[in-house]
Amino acid sequence: MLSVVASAPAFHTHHMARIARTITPTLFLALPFLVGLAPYAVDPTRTIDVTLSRYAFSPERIEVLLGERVRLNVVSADRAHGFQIRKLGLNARIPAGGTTMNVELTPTEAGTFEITCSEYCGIGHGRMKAWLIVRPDR
Ligand SMILES: [Cu+2]
Repeated sequence: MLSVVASAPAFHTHHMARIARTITPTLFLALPFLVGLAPYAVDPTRTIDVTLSRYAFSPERIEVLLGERVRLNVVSADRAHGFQIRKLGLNARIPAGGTTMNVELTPTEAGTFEITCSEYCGIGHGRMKAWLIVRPDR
């Protein structure tokens, strides 16, 4: 399952605001504790921030588990790039200007999948590489 959407930069803020509205009246004093806990309690998706720049991905190794829901928050630090995992049929354009793109996937096959840049970004474009490592064990 794959999807790519531009995220509102304040996604987590809005998310937390929604949670806060639900629990605030009775649990206001416990809020600092709940703020830390809530994202895991209500959203089992593993979220990983990925930054693209000339000419690298950071991190270069993205390790996830087979079957887990993963959301990659992918952003460019300079010009437009592409985030492509050819073996998974995934390709997202990552625009210049710092817009975070949410790339969501649930790996159904263990293995190592090459990530490349799919948008020509300069002399070092061809050496832009990273790896999605899908581990079968928990
Ligand atoms: Cu490129």
